[in-house]
Amino acid sequence: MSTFDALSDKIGQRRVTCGVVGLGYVGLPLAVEMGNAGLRVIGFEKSQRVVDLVNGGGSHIKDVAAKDVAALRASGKLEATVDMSRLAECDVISICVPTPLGKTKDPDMSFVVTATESVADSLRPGQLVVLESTTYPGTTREVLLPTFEKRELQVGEDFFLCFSPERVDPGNPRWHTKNTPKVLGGITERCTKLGEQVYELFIDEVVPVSSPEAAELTKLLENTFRMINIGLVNEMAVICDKLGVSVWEVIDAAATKPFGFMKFSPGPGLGGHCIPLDPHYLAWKMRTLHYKTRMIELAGEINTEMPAFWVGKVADALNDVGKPMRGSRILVLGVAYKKDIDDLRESPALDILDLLSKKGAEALYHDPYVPEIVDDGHTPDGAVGRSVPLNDDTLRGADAVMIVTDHSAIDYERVKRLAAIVIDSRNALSRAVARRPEPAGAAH
Ligand code: SAJ
Repeated sequence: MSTFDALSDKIGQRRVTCGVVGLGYVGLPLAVEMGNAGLRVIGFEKSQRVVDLVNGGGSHIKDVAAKDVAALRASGKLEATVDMSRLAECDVISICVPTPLGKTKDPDMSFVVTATESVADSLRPGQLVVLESTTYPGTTREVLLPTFEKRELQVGEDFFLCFSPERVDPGNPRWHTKNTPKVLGGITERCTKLGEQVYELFIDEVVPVSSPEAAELTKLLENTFRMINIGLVNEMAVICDKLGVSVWEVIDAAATKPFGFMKFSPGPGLGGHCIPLDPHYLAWKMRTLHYKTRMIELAGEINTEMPAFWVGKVADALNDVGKPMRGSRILVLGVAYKKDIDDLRESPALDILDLLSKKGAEALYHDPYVPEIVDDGHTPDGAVGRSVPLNDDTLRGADAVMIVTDHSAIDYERVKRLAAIVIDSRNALSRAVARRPEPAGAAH
């Protein structure tokens, strides 16, 4: 019996042991779905704290209930370890480690390379490896494959290798790991077949594509599409502001078109762990092929300029009442990168707080999800600080209030009532008081 047939049989009998490298917002939900499908799962983590938490039946990921982890621990389906040598026990290995950008917006592949080397150290015939981390097209074939082939094993015969992009949207109430269609492409057809066969055990719909590059590019298209369209509506916000028209009214009106239009909302800039980063993986790869991805670069410029645009609106509003920015107290409402979460990664609010401070304003913030902004080595100096309580005094005491992240928990009618000036980058006021929207950034 061939290695392919043996592994396929093992998958069919659900006797495979799955390894998940990286138990973050992608890996832990994946491990839980594998366990819920009756597969034995070993989670590999470099953090002993996370290993201990999971082995104690707990979860550090909001979308994963501790009770689900505890149940899998009780049934013996799930365990976590820092011992990477135990990868040898696994028939299927999913790599779910971060792919951040370096300071110069170049891909930081260090986590993927480290994980790949650990997998290679234990690579044996009969293993299927699936990279899930968002990365530039070619990573699976150019980085993982050569590392594995050094073990004198033949891909598609002895071991199998695929790419399957993660599509986890933290906090999404409807789309989860199990019910979100999963694209998957293997180095060879047999790789794809095995990847499809095992992922179908715990994912409702698997979408096979012809190569890892097609799968890598699928993910980048998804998020580049989003980033560029956000850049478009952000430029529309600047255009409407110069024309004295409400961009919110225009977008809402355009959104009545039942076909051929997709609504995006302008904002203070682009935050998060995916959208601001993923397109730069594609741009970087194409630069190595001497091609400039102009749409990505341009949208990136527009999105990056939005913090300065909105700070300029504050300066204009203060100027209208004869107040300089310097010495004015500005209260920023909401600093997380999007509403109703506590994640600060790449949040434009950090740039806004820093810009306000650099202009000499006393920049304060209130965010019910973010009690403190600490200096993590990437934090702009002016953003470091603690969330101030949102009470009548803080609202009345501010020379201007900026709505940067429109958390649902904030009473925007109260903000409108008590604040002298409100610069609303999210149109939260209009939605709160159901008034006709005014020009973007208009002082209220
Ligand atoms: N944003 C806007 N206007 C919009 C939409 C978003 O300014 O119309 C801003 C947000 O405020 C945030 C940033 O863009 O700062 C990213 O927002 P996001 O809604 O895209 O949220 P993310 O970063 O959590 O993106 C994730 C992505 N999921 C994966 O990569 C697996 C993305 O592909 C999803 O489309 C997105 O969630 C989603 O749909 O919620």
